[in-house]
Amino acid sequence: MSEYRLKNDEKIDIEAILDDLEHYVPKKRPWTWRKPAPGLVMNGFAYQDMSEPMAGESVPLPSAKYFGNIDPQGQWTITTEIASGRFEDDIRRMRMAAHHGADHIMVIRTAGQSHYDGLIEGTPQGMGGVPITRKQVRAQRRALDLIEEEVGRSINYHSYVSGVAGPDIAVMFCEEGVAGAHQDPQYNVIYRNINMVRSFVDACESKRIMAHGGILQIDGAHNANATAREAWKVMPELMVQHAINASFSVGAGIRRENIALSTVPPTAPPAPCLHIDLPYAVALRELFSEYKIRAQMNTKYMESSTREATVTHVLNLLTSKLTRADIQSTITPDEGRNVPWHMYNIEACDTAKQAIAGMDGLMDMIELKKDGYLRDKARELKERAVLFMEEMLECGGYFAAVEQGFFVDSGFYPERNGDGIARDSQGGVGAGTVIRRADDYMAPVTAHFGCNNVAQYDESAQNDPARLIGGCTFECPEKIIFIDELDEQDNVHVRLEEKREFLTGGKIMPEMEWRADGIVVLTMFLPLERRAAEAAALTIASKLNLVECEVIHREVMQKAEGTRVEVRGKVPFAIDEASLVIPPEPEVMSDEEIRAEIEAHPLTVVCGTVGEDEHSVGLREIIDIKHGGIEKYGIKVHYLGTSVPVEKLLQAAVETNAEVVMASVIISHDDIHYKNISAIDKLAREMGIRDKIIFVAGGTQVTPELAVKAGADAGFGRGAKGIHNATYIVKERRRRRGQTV
Ligand code: Z97
Repeated sequence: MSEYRLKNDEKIDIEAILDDLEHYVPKKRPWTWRKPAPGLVMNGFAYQDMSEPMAGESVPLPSAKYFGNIDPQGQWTITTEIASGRFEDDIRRMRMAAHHGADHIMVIRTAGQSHYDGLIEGTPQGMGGVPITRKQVRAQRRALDLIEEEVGRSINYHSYVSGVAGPDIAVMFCEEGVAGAHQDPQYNVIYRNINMVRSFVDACESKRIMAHGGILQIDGAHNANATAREAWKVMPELMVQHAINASFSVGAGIRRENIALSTVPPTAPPAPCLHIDLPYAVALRELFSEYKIRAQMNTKYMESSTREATVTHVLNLLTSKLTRADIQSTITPDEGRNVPWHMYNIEACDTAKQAIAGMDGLMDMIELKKDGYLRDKARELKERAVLFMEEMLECGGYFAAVEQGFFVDSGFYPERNGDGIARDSQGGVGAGTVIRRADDYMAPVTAHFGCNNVAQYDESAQNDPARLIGGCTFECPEKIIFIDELDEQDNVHVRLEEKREFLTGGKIMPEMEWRADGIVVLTMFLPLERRAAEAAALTIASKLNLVECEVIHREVMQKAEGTRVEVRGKVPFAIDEASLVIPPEPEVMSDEEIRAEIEAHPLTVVCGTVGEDEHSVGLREIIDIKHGGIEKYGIKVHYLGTSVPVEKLLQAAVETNAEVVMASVIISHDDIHYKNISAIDKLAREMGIRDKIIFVAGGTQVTPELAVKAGADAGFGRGAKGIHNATYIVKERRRRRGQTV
């Protein structure tokens, strides 16, 4: 077994993950929660509701650089859902997501797997998810074992125990260290038309096995939100669905703390969503206080605007914060847009991370009202749910209710519109396949539901049937039969071979979903009405030589004035990594060397923000001693302030005998920043002082090469610090003195 370890600056090696996979034994993996860290202090901020920070590597939020690069993590488990269809690329995305704070990695299954009556094997490519096979699960768990070490936090790996092979999959998940799974027989019945008797019998077995493995269960009630004509009308029914699956699961042996209700705030803006969602969230949490809450975001009303999806996500997170969540999903915006790309997984993790940190301590400052609309509405929803349940009992129970179309009806119960999803108890996939266990039935396994007539074979094995065979695969993983590939064409090894030059050959292509898929997105504004704008965007994309172009988002800015369009296309070529011209990192001298140089050759600088530009922060950070600016090296700085005319800047240079002129140019409209640089250069020439001064220009939108082209001696862009300026100035003075630099 190879001792492969991840290195932060090296890509994960999928072939090393696959190497000798047959003998890889994942650690037993029951579900784990984050550890709360009340009163956590990071960078001087006191947090109230955070968890222990990640012990290893992570990627903080972009603005964290102003706050000591801290990466505070909320207490809720953060889910990312991955649906690329190639498990080898999913693994790379898992690593990125884990670095951004995801610790619940859900792998979506390939379309149609619910109807496979058994396990499938190998690593075929999937559609909308990966085919869940032992090899893929083991490879992903192995990768996550390594990623866990890298980020210093335990990661829950998750997929689905549903469909007609539910129990088989549950066994395999238990063997392979899967920590979380969806399991809800109602989902099979309503959305996959699997026979209801079969689904509930299978669910007993699946749940018992999941209980043995400490696998956390998520139910499927939220699917009614996504399916219903108006998602908020099914609120009473959702509570009924949660109740059925939760109590059924407890009966099958799952501990309450391992049962999570999957809930979605049912509305989205511009509906008054909190007014509708919050009473529902309160009612649900009150009714199911002993269970975990897995909060998803609303996808029913999601359009292709990432901005809109993000705001919905944040409002949904607010609902979680005002009530309770144990797991917070971050599927936005993949599921609504059906554009399941790396960057959206990562953005959504960051949206949750940012919102959770931002709302930290909220409930210490406010509380939900104990009476009035919120409580009345919550009570009303609970009453509707209880009435629904009572009517179900009256009509003959759950199966009868499903036959009569009680579920996903578009009426707000007790109103009923007669358009629910009705199923025949004798019909559906797998109908008639349930048979009574015979009197001599026996299964020598450790986790099993229902009668198991072991005693007639060996009385001493009654409480430990697996003893009959010296332990089953749960105790003896070496008994697991690992089936490798069954399809010579459709497997990971063939796919990796096709991409070989991108793995090792130094070839580069952009990607969104799979390695070297070539996909890029262009965002553009076109001064056209929507349909013309779409056509124009596609023409532009193909004139840019992109292929397979498609419009993935359009948003009218104003009917006549124009439309924002996003186009995806493929870059039809690869580039050589070796041919890239990468500008060198800015040099930095040591503080001591710069200080010694300034002591030996005192230096005066004049500076200011030039033109009609009132921005002062950037320049002050470059010069001020308290920001670590150039004053700390003993450089004498004359700061002239903001909106300094070009003439005044150069006049001051003459008057103070300054060797260096530093111009801050922040505003970039109509390239005014470069125009001002040119104006300084031109005037300095006219004044006959250009050779005598070192002219440095900087600003957030300044590209160093373009600043030099515009007439500066050097340019500094976003992220430049005082030390970069000082290093350049010292070197340039030495060069001008004829010294070696
Ligand atoms: C979620 N965002 O997390 P199949 N069982 C249950 C389900 O809800 C689902 C499946 C099985 C969503 C993502 C939607 N849920 C997926 C209770 C799917 C999957 O492999 O598609 O047949 O079943 O819930």
